[in-house]
Amino acid sequence: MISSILIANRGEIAVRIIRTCREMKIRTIAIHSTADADAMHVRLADMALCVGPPSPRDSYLNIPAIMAAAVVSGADAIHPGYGFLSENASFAEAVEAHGLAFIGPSAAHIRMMGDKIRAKATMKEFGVPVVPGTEAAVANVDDARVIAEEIGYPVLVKAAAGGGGRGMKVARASDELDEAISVAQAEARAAFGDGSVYLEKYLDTPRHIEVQVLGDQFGSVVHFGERDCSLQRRHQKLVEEAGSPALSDTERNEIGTVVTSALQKIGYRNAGTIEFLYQDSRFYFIEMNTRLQVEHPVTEMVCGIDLVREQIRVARGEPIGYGQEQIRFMGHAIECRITAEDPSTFIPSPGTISFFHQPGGIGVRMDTAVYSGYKVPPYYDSMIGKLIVHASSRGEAIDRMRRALDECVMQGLKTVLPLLRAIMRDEEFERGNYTIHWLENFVMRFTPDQTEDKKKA
Ligand code: MV4
Repeated sequence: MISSILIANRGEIAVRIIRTCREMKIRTIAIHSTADADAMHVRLADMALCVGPPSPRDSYLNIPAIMAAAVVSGADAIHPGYGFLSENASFAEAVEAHGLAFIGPSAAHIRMMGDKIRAKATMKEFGVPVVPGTEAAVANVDDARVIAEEIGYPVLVKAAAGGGGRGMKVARASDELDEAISVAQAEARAAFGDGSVYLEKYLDTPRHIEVQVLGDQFGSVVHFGERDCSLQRRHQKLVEEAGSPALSDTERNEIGTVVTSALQKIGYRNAGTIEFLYQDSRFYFIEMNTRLQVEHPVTEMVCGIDLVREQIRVARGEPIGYGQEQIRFMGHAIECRITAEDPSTFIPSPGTISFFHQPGGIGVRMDTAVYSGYKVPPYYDSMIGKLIVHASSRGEAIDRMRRALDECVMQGLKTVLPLLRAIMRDEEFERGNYTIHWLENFVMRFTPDQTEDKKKA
């Protein structure tokens, strides 16, 4: 039985998890660093324990301190949220070794998906389409050259231990391959302590579409449709939508069926996300995330489910309890990530929020842990809130997001709100015809002042 949960995280996601626990009558234990003594998650939890100094390494990543907090507080389970220890297989093992439940998949599945080569090979074996490329790590440059000729240039060299775009190098022609491989290997070795790399055909104008899944310990797996996360800059997502403006209902159901069938075969438990590149009406698996994601609320809004509740239910051994045919996708949802950053340079802007007014009204949800007078610490991620809207169509969701963004007041520090307002008024965005490169170009054309004029007009 799970009647108390320690939340090994901070910020909006810690608050998000506490909210569901309250509704489920589960006792909550917050952990925090000395920099977060005044944080919202500390105030909302039933109990809070300080686990270390501001540096994440010494607090939110400090496994011995977190395990000690779990034991003293009498927690039955740990929810890792996203980031920090959420995809750390050794942490999942430590939690279970202490007799607590880890609210996530098995350590073995975290490890499997953490190795991008193994993840890809496994997905391919179980019928999921993958990007053409090497099946194993590149052993030597001569073998790599043969495979690169087969798949055709340009090719992309990726780190096996990578993810999030680190350790990737494009080779546009054969004379660039040696260099791309050695640079990617060196970067991977420095960043992950593992220099293994593999090759893939480089897709030049893909969308980033990901499918949300949930598995239970009885071998049932369902999907909750997809999210389009193409609107990103330097691998930081800014806007996400459910569903993707690019997909038909048939494509949604087809990719969902392929994904659930594969995860059923590997016995996947808990929530997960299968990431694809989508180009010329084809899906190509790239990675799987074995955690709850930042953008999960858009899926919750269109499906009318609470993913954290589902995670907790399956972690305590309950069956999913409904079939795929009972999951319906209603309307459209959009999420905007609000970061404390300069809207043109993206330079972090921590400091005190002198005034905050939260938008509201029909179809508007704001997941945040900030309040008027709150001091955004400089030690952590700059995301200070997520504004999510839900409406019956994409057009109405955009109208609603424009309205909600205009209502949102965040004073005392720089935020990306002006940029988000400009995106929601852009005609190309409105047409839904964008790739992973679109935002980079939009940001180059963007000047904050023009936007505010357009808004008034
Ligand atoms: C690719 C790709 C093009 N072709 N793979 C970037 C992060 C990692 N998750 C995979 N990434 C990419 N893999 C092939 N074969 C382009 C990217 C990519 C990207 C993917 C998703 C979202 C944003 C991106 C931004 C730049 C590059």
